[in-house]
Amino acid sequence: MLAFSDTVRGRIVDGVLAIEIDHPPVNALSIDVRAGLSAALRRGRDTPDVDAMVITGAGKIFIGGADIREFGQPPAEPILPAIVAAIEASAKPVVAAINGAALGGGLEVALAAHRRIAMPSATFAAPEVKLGIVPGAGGTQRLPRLIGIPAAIDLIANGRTIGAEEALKLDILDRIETGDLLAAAIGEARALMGKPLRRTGECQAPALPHEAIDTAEKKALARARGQIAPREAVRLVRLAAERPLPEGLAEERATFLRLRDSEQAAALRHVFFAERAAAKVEGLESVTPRDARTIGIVGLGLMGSGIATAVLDAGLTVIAVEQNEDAASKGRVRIEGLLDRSLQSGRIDAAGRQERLSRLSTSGDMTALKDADLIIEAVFDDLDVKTNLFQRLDDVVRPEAILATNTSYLDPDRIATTTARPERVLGLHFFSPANVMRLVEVVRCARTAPDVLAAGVAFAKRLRKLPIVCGVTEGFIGNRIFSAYRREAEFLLEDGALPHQIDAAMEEYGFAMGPFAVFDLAGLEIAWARRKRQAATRDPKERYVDIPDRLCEAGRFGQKTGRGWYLYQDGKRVIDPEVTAMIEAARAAKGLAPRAISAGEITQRLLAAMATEGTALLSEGIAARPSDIDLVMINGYGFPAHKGGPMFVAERMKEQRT
Ligand code: 3H9
Repeated sequence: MLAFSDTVRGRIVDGVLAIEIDHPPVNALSIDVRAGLSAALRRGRDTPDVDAMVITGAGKIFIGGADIREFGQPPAEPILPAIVAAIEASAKPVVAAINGAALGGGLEVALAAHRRIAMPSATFAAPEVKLGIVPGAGGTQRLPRLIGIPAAIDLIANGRTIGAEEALKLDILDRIETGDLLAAAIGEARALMGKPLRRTGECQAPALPHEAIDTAEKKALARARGQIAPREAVRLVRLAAERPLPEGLAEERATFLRLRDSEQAAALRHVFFAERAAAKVEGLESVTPRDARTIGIVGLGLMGSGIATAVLDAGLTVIAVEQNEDAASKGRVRIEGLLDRSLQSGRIDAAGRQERLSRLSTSGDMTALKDADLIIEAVFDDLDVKTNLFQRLDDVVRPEAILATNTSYLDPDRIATTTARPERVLGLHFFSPANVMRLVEVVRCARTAPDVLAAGVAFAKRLRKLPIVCGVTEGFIGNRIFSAYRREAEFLLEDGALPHQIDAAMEEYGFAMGPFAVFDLAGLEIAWARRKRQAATRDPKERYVDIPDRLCEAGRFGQKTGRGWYLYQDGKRVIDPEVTAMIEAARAAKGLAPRAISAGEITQRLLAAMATEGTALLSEGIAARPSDIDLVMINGYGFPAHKGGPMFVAERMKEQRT
């Protein structure tokens, strides 16, 4: 065994130097790995006992990319582009034996090899844009030379992950090996000896077909809203057809280094590590989650059927219950409809749809839930309805079964305390549409048992969602911050801004929709009902904006009624002078003189309102860390990921001031 560094070793088999990267958890290309790879390549190049080389990874990952933790520091030698260049230039054949994920720099290492073979389970991605950067070791120049410009734009500017089959079709891979990968790679390397080597960088990327290139570009940039990296990625990939390799590589490197130090990259790195931190819940480190394989769902409206679909997508069994057989079969039709949409979009095939439905049973009888491990209620958001339901469930379900409420605003502790076993109750707050939205707030009630909470987290992860654990408060993390955001947006109206000006400022900042467009989409009546409920206990000294009440009183409930903060004509959102007049009248009634409010002030005040509420949630112990709040707002409320979330923004502003 040859040790090239602490994380890279090798052995010579039949004249082939098999180089293995062993750097858990993801074989990231940290300085020690780069040093080891460099040394291994030199050893392979300089000694006559080696005729060819194979590069592979230990464990389930080939190479997880550059070490993201090193991004805050200046690049240290040997840098990855030099290693990649050495692989490609090697006179002796180099084969990449791809044993798992080949991501970012890992894909770039593979692209530089003279042949690529992979296990069927291998995956491939250039996910750099998700970190606010572009590939920095030749990815934007080599991938298009191998697979053409349109396909390279699709992969690099979207950061899309593909499996081995697709990689083979695209020509990223030369072969999929179902047997012994390393032995096969050694065989391939020997077979290449003495033959002309195919060097990716020497291939010609055709600048055609123009239409396909433009379509790929448009598609990628449509999703990129405000993000710099996808735009730069497209520019660089196009260069691959226009400029010689060294020029393209130089431009890529300069862009990579510039973006690596950008504010957007810092924000997206924060999001990456925030997601990993969220998975670690204090107090659950050594807790084994209670089993949750058979999932009961009560209520098959929009939310319940969405949750059921997400559970079926995750390969689990669903027992769905409605008030009677008729409602149950309507629920089944709704779930089938959601699966049909997945079928139409190509996400699943007909067999997959059928297989999912074979794991679904629907019933109008509550006793069908007797075998469920976890029961999620998604019924009407009313305390009496929910407590009554949970009490009935107590008599039906197994004693160790978990009961979860999907309430948005009610107090889950009040629901829990009415049951026989409050320790098995928790909140699982999904976001609509539940089969699409990634966020799930996992609510720890006062008496939730640790293995029940752990089961909630594990279940959400099983659904490939992002669980954020939080404590009990009205609206949990997301809706509480959203209420503060709403409040401040309403203050801005009274102070002088109009809905479309506020929306434009937030959309310019990076939100897909401004707050008033969102209110109209969601409907204004639920917030109105809440305000009416709270009216009796509201502090009269508290600033209260009654414009939304006037809108509701006028029957303007948002998009579904064709009128809300805007007027909806032929599906288009237009400014409504009637609303402007209502706002002006409300200001006049309070004797408020409107003033011109800049877009900068609008974003600054709305961001500050979110951060202030976030700080309150932290001090109350509702949220465990600021980054959890950022993730909630990004994944549930459209906060632009490339800004990092309200808490990250507030922290950066504080740093800049000091
Ligand atoms: C790049 O390559 C740039 C190049 O083009 C240019 C170079 C010049 N670095 O996600 P997990 C940590 S950009 C450092 O829970 P999984 C992670 O923080 C890079 N650390 O595991 C966590 O640590 P902890 C392009 C990393 O099995 C632990 O590993 N690459 C890195 O669910 C486990 O992570 C990417 O963007 C890293 N690259 O998923 C890939 N990756 O335990 C990013 C992970 O302390 N990574 N960690 O919390 C992933 O997508 C997933 O981690 C992966 C494994 C799919 C690999």
